[in-house]
Amino acid sequence: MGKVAFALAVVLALGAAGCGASDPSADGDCVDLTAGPTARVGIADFGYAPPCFTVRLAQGIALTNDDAADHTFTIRGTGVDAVVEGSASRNLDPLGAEADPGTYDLICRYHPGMVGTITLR
Ligand SMILES: [Cu+2]
Repeated sequence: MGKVAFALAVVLALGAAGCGASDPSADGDCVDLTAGPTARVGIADFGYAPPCFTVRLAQGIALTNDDAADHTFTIRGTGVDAVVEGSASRNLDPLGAEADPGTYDLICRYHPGMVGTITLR
């Protein structure tokens, strides 16, 4: 096998491995927002942006809703349930008092199809 063919084979193999990770809850597909004192999370087009992310319990969360509709930032199984009004921003205090480390469903109580995944650590 020539060098070029070998390099191509490696690229194809890596590409195939990447496509195998289709589980949206897998770490590789989630965004690490743990840097800094505040994690910034957007809401747009009836979805969380990013849809899957990790924050620290000691961080505040700055929410910005670009939709005209109201949404909630609700972490299932915890006491975290914040309404974010349409076209508005809201800052949440660090979640340490309301949740334990783990991976949770992030849902909007108003829109059943609006779901994400949040990992707290
Ligand atoms: Cu919503």
